[in-house]
Amino acid sequence: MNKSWNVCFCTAAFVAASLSASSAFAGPLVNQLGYYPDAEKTVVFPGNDANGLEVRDLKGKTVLKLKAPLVYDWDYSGEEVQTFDISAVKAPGTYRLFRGGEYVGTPIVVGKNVYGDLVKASLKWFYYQRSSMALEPQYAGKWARAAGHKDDHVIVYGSDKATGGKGAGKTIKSQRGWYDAGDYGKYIVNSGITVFTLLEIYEHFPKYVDSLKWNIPREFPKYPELLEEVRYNLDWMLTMQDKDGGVYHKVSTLKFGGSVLPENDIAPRYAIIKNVTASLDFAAVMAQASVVYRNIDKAYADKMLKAAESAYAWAKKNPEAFYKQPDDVQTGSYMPGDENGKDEFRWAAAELFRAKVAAGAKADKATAAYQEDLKANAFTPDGAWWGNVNMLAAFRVALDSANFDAELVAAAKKVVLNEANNLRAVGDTSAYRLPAFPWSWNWGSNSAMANNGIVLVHAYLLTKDKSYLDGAQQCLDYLLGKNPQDITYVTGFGYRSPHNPHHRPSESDMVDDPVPGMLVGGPHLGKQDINLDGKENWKCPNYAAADKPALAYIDNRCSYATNEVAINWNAPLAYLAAALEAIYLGIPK
Ligand code: 9MR
Repeated sequence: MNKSWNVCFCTAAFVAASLSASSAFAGPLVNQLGYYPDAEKTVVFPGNDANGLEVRDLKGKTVLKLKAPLVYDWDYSGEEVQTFDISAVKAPGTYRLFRGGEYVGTPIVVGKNVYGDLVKASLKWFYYQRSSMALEPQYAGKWARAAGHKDDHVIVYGSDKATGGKGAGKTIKSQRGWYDAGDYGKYIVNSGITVFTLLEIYEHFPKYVDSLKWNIPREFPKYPELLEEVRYNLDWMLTMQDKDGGVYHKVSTLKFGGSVLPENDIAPRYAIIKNVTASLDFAAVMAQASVVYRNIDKAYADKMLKAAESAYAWAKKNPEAFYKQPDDVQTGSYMPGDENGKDEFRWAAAELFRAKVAAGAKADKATAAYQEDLKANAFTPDGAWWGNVNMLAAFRVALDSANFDAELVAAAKKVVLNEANNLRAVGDTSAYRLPAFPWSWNWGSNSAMANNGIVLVHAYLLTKDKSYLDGAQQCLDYLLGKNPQDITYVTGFGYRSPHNPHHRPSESDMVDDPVPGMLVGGPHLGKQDINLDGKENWKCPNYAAADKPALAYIDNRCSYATNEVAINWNAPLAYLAAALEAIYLGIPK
């Protein structure tokens, strides 16, 4: 591993004291929702000050006194900061921080259930993203809206005159499913990792999830709520499979529509081009879902397993059929990553092998073939995102090891634990106590932090080593306020949060508050939404000057590169928060 980014430049705080006797303290950056009693609790102060820290309870009693720590530079924000570890404060309550006898802002909460509401809201958000149905006030409150995108006449791309074909256009029904993000497209590749992550919450913490209710309409009352919500998207995904097994990439208009409510977005929608990565991501989650739903709905599970197998077979026959965005299509591309399908094959093979065994298959030729395919491609340690699903295959084999070859299991565990150890090393030594790498700062950086947290939770589930949980906590702390913007990146949560996300319903519903529970994409230096060359009509002010990745963020609806929301970003937030809740509450599987 290249450690160069991890170098810190430390100066003893007494140097600062001799330079300045300033009493103006920059306020602390903290997890604004709070910390579990036994969690690691770190707070960050930008600046360099000789004063120590006093933690006082609400009666004014000092419960902890710490000396000023060393000053660290954080390359990602270009700041000097001091980080205090206040983990010794364990009694539930609200605390205030003082330096040099002065109160320095942002109260700290210690207690149980600090993330319970966040878990529910981040999952409830998927209901707010539902296409093809109205959101009723009894569920949606002030964010109720009419149905949009019936999607009962979706044109197969290339079959109508507008997209180069001869005829009037073959149509399919492609109803239900979640809107992907701030736009109204529905994309299979991104649904893949999203559904996987949501189902993993259920697979790892079923009793905890069963204990939660977040008020959604019930079509399948015998399902737990989470599986009810996920089914809404699985049903849509099933519509995207053609008769030959191949799966379309997406349902969308040809160009992004304007900032209007769903019912006013009425341009024709297309099912766009079958391809290998969409088919394999589809195969993987259908297989996974067939395992998860088998005990409560065998018929649905069988249907999904069959769909998974035929999608996989199509991919084997068409391994070079990669998605290429046609010139007349401008909606999300979700093109495959560098590996050209190897990671998707690995993941789908792992899921299908497990699913076949769960459905009672003997180690017959077909079942063995999945494991052979899996062996043909070694696991690699890449962080999970829609463009690389290697880690999802490793998660599956490492945590559901029962029927896989011992060698494969050992290799999968090694990949997960090595990656978790890298994250721990960085998290423990970085100024902000954040396990982030340079490549974590891309479009959707907040989801990279959440997905890093998920690796650490998996390492904890494998080993029960608490230090991995501390690493996962660091990731959540960053998303919930321990960051240079001093905000939670989740709408409606914490002392300060985004108010102007790039999210068409929130932009156009005339309700002041954005839909709650949404994780925005977060800072990075891409600045794709800025009018850099002066030719584009899209101007996003005030953040062009930011030259450090952790600072390049703006809470403005114009910023689709830093302030959009997306299903594949909310799902890991929900996993991370749910994992810490369930584990700290001690709720058994
Ligand atoms: O999350 C995607 C990110 O990795 C890409 O760099 C970016 C540009 O292609 O697209 C992001 O996904 C967007 C998708 O293409 C369309 N819906 C909104 C998604 C979030 O911004």
